[in-house]
Amino acid sequence: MYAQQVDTGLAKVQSNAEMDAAERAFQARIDADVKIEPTDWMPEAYRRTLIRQIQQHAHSEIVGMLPEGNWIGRAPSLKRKAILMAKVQDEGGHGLYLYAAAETLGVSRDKLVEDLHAGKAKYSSIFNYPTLTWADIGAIGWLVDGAAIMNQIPLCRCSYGPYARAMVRICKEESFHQRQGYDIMLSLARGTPEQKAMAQDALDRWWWPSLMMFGPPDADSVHSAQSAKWKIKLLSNDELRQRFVDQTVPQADYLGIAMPDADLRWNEARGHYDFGAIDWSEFHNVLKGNGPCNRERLAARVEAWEDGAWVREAAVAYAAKEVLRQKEAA
Ligand code: FAQ
Repeated sequence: MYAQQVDTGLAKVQSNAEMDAAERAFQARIDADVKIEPTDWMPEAYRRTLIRQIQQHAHSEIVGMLPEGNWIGRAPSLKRKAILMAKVQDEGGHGLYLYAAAETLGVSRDKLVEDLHAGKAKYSSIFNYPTLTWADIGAIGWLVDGAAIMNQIPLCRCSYGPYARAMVRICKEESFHQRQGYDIMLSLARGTPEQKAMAQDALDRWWWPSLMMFGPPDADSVHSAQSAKWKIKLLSNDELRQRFVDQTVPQADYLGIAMPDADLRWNEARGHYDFGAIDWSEFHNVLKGNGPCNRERLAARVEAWEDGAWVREAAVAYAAKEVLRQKEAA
């Protein structure tokens, strides 16, 4: 089974009758849209669910720097290089805010990183695909950041205060990222036939994995019902996926490139686009560690952590020296 990290026993929602008095009071605060803060009492399963989701989110931001970082040295102009460097740096910043939000729940950042490196904690499936051409950098900004924003805007209103507040700035930055990606796609789509073909090829390869970012269909989503009750999730995986399709299809039309889906068509009665079946076996395979780049991504993170040991040691030594200096001056 692909959901294995946390056994909260919450595949079914806890009914109000099953709650004790403290849990009922907690649920009443959630129902009244009161934000939960780190020092407030919370059910242990709520805490563990948040640690699971926020850490996966943080790891995604940090691992997500790798496919794009791969193109910093090969960006087609100084301007594109400067923009890409700033974007990748932003993603590192998002990781920092999210690790800090997770720490407010009583878990250390070292433990979270350790779990990632041991393969115990997940990160988004999307970052296990390779960036083969410059157009992939456009496709990531347009589609991956686009999907991330769609998922994250509702998180700005989620019940846990530190997570909701971290998401506000992250969403603002992601929206800039999405535009820079679309701008790359627009330049390529309006360029030479070879450049347009490159944009089409990137869309062909990134479209379906982007749809998978929203997670399994609602019927198979083990955590959704309880997370919705706790207002950690305000919209379901399928609702967000549909919104993303509806938003993105006209953008592809404007670029003059075709979605790689023969079943995609506007459904007047539903007021939404119908789209083809997602290959969930590919998603599960990537989650099991068998995507095109899983091993490479994790190895790169572990190597960066080991190579950075001297920086962490130097920072700790410097901080200790500062404390000593201040004591001597006092
Ligand atoms: N990849 O019951 P559900 C970004 C797992 S940030 C891997 O539906 P849930 C920025 C899920 O964890 C992208 N695993 O789970 C950027 C669970 O496994 P577990 C990341 C996935 O939590 C852009 C199991 O399947 N965004 O891109 C995925 O209620 C460009 C069952 O699923 C976030 O993390 C997946 N796609 O809903 C950076 C947003 N989908 O833990 C650089 C916050 C599902 O039991 C460059 N997270 N799973 O072992 C969420 O909103 C939720 O966690 C969902 C999943 C919606 C992702």
